[in-house]
Amino acid sequence: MRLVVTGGAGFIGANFVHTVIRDRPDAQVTVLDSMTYAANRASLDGLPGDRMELVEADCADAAVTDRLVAELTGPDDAVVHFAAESHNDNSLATPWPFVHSNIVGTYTVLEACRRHGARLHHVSTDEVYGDLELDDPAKFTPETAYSPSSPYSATKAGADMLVRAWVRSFGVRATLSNCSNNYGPRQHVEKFIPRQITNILDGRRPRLYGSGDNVRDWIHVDDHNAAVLRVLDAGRDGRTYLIGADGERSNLEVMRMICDLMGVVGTGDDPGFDHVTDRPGHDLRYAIDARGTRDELGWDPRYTDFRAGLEQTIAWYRENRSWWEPVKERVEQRYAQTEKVLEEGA
Ligand code: NAD
Ligand code: TDX
Repeated sequence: MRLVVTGGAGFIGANFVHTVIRDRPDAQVTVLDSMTYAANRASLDGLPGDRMELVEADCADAAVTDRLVAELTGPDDAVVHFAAESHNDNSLATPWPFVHSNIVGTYTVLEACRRHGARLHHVSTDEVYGDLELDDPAKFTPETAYSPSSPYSATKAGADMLVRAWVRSFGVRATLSNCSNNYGPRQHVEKFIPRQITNILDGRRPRLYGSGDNVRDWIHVDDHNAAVLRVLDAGRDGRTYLIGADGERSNLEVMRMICDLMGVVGTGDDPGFDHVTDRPGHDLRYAIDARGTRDELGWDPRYTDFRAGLEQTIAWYRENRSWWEPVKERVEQRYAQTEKVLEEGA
């Protein structure tokens, strides 16, 4: 089994590569990653050099992508396409890299797969469906209409549409998956959970956007990747698989849990964290109905205890300071600038 894993030096992609190398002794992996600010070479540490190769290039570079996809000639070979600009806050400040990587990058991967008859699994997000009311009884299903809110989710939605069109118009052998919010080791410190954990480890105050009522549907990254592997093994071409673990929690609840697990105690009116100006256009709630995927593929999440998963994640950041410390200050400086602009506009 030969896999080209785009974005394999990012959070979910790198965890995927570790899982594949551990669980599939026959697998050879080529990581195609342009090593943006979100990538971390150390995320691939410890992987055997004779089974994992890192090619540092843009997946929108047609020559490189074409050359790597041409090598996928075996019946189980595939491209697993994780590469994307992934952070909503950045997409509000600078949308162009999102159009480039998420749309042009996906187009380039699709064209290479079309030329060489290669199989593709495209990794996407629940954010393409927009958001739900807090009391909406219906969760997202593969039939939910697309209604993205941010430049990030709009470009992911565009990429999904390209994949569907290439399946229908050109017969490209592709599957799609739309997953909810991931957490776990190796996630960039710009994201909600690692930002709060590393703020506390660094002696900074945690930052909650707005009231904290917004709800996210959390899934451990290893559960997401186990589902992606099941799609590679048994997924049907042209199908969309929703991946989620019934992990809905408000941001306030998650913040309180992190503070509790890390010994941050509020006093009087001070809860121990700061409420800051809300994200513009902030999606209220995401929730995935993954019953179709579970029934068809026989996949079930294993991290069913969120508090235990969070504890494991906190331990990872505590034990791997050298992984995140070099980028922490720059990320917080950027957030401080954004907060200032938002406060001035409020
Ligand atoms: P990430 O930002 O941590 O990693 C993305 C990786 O892609 C980085 O290593 C980056 O260098 C690389 N990359 C970006 N543009 C590239 C390009 N043009 N060519 C080659 N490499 C490029 O993101 P993540 O959280 O690991 O997300 C991975 C995928 O999963 C994305 O497609 C994202 O939309 C999707 N997803 C993420 C979540 C989540 O909660 N993080 C949930 C559902 C779906
Ligand atoms: O400091 C923060 N404080 C805060 O309250 C940050 C960084 C975020 N938040 C809130 C915003 C969101 O409601 O926490 C929630 C989660 O924020 P992010 O980690 O930025 O994730 P989100 O915007 O929900 O998108 C994530 O899940 C879906 C990933 O970044 C996407 O790539 C994925 O598609």
